[in-house]
Amino acid sequence: EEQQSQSRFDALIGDDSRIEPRDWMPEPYRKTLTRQISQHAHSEIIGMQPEANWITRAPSLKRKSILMAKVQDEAGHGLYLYSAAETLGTERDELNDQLLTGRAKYSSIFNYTARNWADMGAIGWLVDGAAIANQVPLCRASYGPYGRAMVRVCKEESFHQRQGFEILLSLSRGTEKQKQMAQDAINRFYEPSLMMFGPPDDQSPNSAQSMAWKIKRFSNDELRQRFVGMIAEQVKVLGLTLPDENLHFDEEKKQWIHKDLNWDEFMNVIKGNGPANAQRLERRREAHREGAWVREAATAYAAKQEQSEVA
Ligand code: FAQ
Repeated sequence: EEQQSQSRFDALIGDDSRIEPRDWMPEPYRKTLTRQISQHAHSEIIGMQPEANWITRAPSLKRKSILMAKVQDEAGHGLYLYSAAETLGTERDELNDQLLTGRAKYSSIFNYTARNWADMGAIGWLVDGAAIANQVPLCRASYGPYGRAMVRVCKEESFHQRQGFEILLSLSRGTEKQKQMAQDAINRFYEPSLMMFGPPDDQSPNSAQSMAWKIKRFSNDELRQRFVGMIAEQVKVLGLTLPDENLHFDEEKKQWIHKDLNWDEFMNVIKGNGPANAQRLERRREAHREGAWVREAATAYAAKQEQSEVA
């Protein structure tokens, strides 16, 4: 019977059909999806912090309301990603515990600090830009609930990227000092945003299997290439530069040649030793403690409802 289930699964993947929660799936498929989707959810939730920090200091009412909406969108993305992960059989409490105890990863990028308003522009343009480049192909991921969640997430991310670009554009057309702030923010976020795509293909242990299962549709390096090509053009519109003097498209190799990224720094950040890892996790634990009363009230309410149904 197991063999029959396996061949049905293989046929669905082969046909580019979707695997749904009730379908049989190999345990390693379930495990890697739970890993990727929950890490993605954690990234959205931790990713709220660098920007939330600037809501009170946004330079105008309009900027403030836009930034608030963006941060709320991220909370929403985290919630539907946790729901998608739960359909694979791991409870939300367990996933959350993995994050709070430092056992789960989340995107390296959110361990860098947002120092000033221009960083809100660079995060929107580069970080959300990289997120879109990575997530558009995930809309076709073989696991139904993940692919469907990505469709809505991507729509919202493109609005986020536009707002970031527009912040940088305003700064680049402002005073000399504002222009410098925008350039400095790009200089600091360029390499970390390229690292969001994960390690180079020959050092990416999960890629081959995830591509065979059609969870990932492109490799880490392929998506990094696509992204760098996109921003190389967009930065010209900003009248600013990328901190990568020899960045160019090699016509023969048909690829962008960008600077070597510091993979030691990347490994160090994902091990928990980046500039803001400790601060991010501490803040998340604190928010979880402060939210205890909400969870207790919801549980008490659910118990009451159940009792009144019995009566
Ligand atoms: N950071 O074998 P691979 C956002 C880990 S966007 C930390 O290549 P895989 C929106 C990887 O987990 C950010 N860890 O792994 C937003 C694995 O470790 P493990 C979130 C990383 O899974 C914007 C190990 O290295 N987006 O939140 C990173 O095939 C603004 C080996 O790597 C997603 O999560 C990294 N950058 O490929 C929110 C997208 N890269 O698990 C707020 C979905 C790799 O074996 C503000 N995820 N690792 O212990 C993916 O597409 C994939 O998981 C990759 C990694 C491409 C990230």
